[in-house]
Amino acid sequence: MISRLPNSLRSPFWLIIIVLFAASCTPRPELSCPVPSRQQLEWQQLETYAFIHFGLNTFNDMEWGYGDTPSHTFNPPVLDCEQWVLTLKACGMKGVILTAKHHDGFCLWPTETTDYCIRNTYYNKGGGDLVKELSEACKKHGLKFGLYLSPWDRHQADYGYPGYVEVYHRQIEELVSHYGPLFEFWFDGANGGTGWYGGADEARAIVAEHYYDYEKARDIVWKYSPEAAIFGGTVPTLRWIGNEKGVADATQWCMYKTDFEALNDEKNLKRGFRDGEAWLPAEVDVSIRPGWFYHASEDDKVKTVEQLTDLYYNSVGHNTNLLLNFPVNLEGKIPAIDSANAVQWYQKLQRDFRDNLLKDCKVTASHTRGQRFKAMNVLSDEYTHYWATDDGVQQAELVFEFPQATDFNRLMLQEYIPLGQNVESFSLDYYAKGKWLPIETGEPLTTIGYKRLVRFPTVKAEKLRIRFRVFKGTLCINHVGTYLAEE
Ligand code: FUL
Repeated sequence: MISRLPNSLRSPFWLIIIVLFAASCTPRPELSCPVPSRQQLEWQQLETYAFIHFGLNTFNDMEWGYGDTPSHTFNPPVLDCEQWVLTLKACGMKGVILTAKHHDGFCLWPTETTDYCIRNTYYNKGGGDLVKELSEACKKHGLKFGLYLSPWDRHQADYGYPGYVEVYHRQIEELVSHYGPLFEFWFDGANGGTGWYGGADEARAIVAEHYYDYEKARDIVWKYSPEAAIFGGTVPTLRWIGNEKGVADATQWCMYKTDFEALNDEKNLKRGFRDGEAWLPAEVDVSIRPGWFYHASEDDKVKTVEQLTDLYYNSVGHNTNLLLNFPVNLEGKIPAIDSANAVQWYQKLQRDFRDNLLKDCKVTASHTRGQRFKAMNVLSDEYTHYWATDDGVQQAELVFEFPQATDFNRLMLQEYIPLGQNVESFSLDYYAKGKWLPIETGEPLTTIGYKRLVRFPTVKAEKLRIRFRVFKGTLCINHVGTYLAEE
């Protein structure tokens, strides 16, 4: 090529410019469809956020109120939304989703759609509005705000008939038009049939897929909060993980099917589909206590730092978001033990992931798609910098050489998901005392996705090798880290 250049461009200066230009022109890999929307990518980058379950159930000591408890039973003496928000911030939560209405039908805002709401309580002499108070506390302290509005309503006389669906849609409109912007809206899927239903006191069956007109509900949400992620219903932008225990499979695809049956299939929800037609990443919802609502009998059953740490590795570490529930107590506060455990848990994670021990390593790759996609990019903090191979490459590896033998017991890997999720299998080896040895992990090294965290007993290594054994499309890795966590 150089021999074909005119003499005027053969000076070293121009040659360097030409080489740099050629490198920057290397095209990025093709998209492997499906890929996340910008909104889905930003949602995945949140990683951890909180649920608050609070309402008449709290005062009834129930999980699923029947819908007939008098509204004045709701009477928290020292309710303080700022205490909730400051606690949640201190445990690293990026946002909070409030149960504006649970299945019992009691509304935490002064809705015009029913008298069964906070207006008819002693709280703030009937002038309270918890949705407003929490949304304002979130704005003040920089947390994102989301809402849960149960479609199933055990109070409403019209439940099961067309009239209720109008009420439900009006409730959504009141919420999104007054308290946004929202980062997520939750259409809960539960329906146990029985309820008070205006005194009818009977069981009512509906076909959820058609009854609630979820397309219309979603459109109302997006009219006011176009950025809101949607949980549940027929048109979600994310998927339930299929259990409430806080467990996502290690093999975890962001892709999924969109039919209503698949969206309720607990077995497949847990891991997704390699060839799913839509980008529907999973959310792991789990409570810090056994129940979603506060029960004094569970004061000694709050998850410990160790249990919360397991939850983190099994959710965020398995390519899903963690939605951790905090029940608010009868006083109107997050109990001290819950907040102490959650804050200590977060501080431990902060310590464990503070130093990426690869930062001074020499990095070599078996394949590289030119300078723009060089192997060193995996150590960059810039999200859009990534290492990629040429198209058609079927296996590739990265080797990190430490300046001196180094102890570590955690690995973090991230695929550059704006171009899709591709990796199906990888392996880890470390080099010590003249030979390569496999790193023994307790779980299969399969998918990566937005984030994969791997735990293993501490190794002392001179080098680390990651072999990407099976992947679809082109390999694009934007972050690798190793850490030495407290055992
Ligand atoms: C479930 C509900 O039935 C629980 O009460 C809780 O709100 C949980 C987050 O979703 O479907």
